[in-house]
Amino acid sequence: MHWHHATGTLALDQPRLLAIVNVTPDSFSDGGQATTVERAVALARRLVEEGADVLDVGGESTRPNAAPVPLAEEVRRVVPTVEALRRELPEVPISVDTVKAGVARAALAAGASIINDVSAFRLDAEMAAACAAGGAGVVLMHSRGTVGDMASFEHAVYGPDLLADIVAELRVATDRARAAGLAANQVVVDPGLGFGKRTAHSVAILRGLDRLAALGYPVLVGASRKRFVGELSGVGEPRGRVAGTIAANVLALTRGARLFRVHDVAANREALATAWSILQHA
Ligand code: HH2
Repeated sequence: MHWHHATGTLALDQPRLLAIVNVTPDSFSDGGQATTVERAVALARRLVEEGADVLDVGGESTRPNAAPVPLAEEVRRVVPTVEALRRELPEVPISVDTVKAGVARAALAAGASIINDVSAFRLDAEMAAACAAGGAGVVLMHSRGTVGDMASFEHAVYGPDLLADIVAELRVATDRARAAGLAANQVVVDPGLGFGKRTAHSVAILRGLDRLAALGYPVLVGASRKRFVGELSGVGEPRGRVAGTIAANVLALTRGARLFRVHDVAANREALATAWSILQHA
């Protein structure tokens, strides 16, 4: 399987890591870490040395009650970082985590390869066309509601078969992507761990992830440092949730996930490479 994006192709013949570069002042576990272009580039350089395959740049936090970010401000945060990363690390594809078509267009024009839309094209009617026009790879993440409440439990109400609901809602998104002209090999799906999901929901998703993989698109998971990992591992401090994150990611790998959005690249790389080698010998 290959993921085609605006600047090339990523082979999914092994687990791949999207490293998180949040250029936000307020993200839940790493806000304020990379608020200047220089700091974002330094962080990205380290993450690439640790084994990142893609850099995922985000300019708007989805933390519940985070301040909404106007388009111009999000462009101001994201675009100079994309330009600098493209210049300094030209081999590494850049993903931009945004729900806004205006940000996606500006980022793709600045050299981004992938648009990671945590609303799976629900919140901006122009997003699918913007991604198609830019030849982007896309991540379609399951969520409900707005940026301000999608990471809360506001919409955490599902029928008796949670995976069936998520797969059905993601199929709407993949159909929208294909109708806009994106090819199947440009699309990746993500169940949206923690987004309108209580811990029991995230657990059920991880256990049944093969049903999402059965949609036929590569699967990405974002477990990194999340609250459900803290609840399952008993670790309150987000930065301390590395081992729990790895447990969730390795489990997801065995159920078909091939892409992993993480803060802690070196540790996840090591664990996923080991697990992958063992799975290859099965
Ligand atoms: N999770 C977050 C943000 N973007 N994108 C995808 N595809 N999948 C995810 O699970 C996902 C995501 C939330 O994490 P983080 O970026 O660390 O925090 P914040 O939203 O506060 O910036």
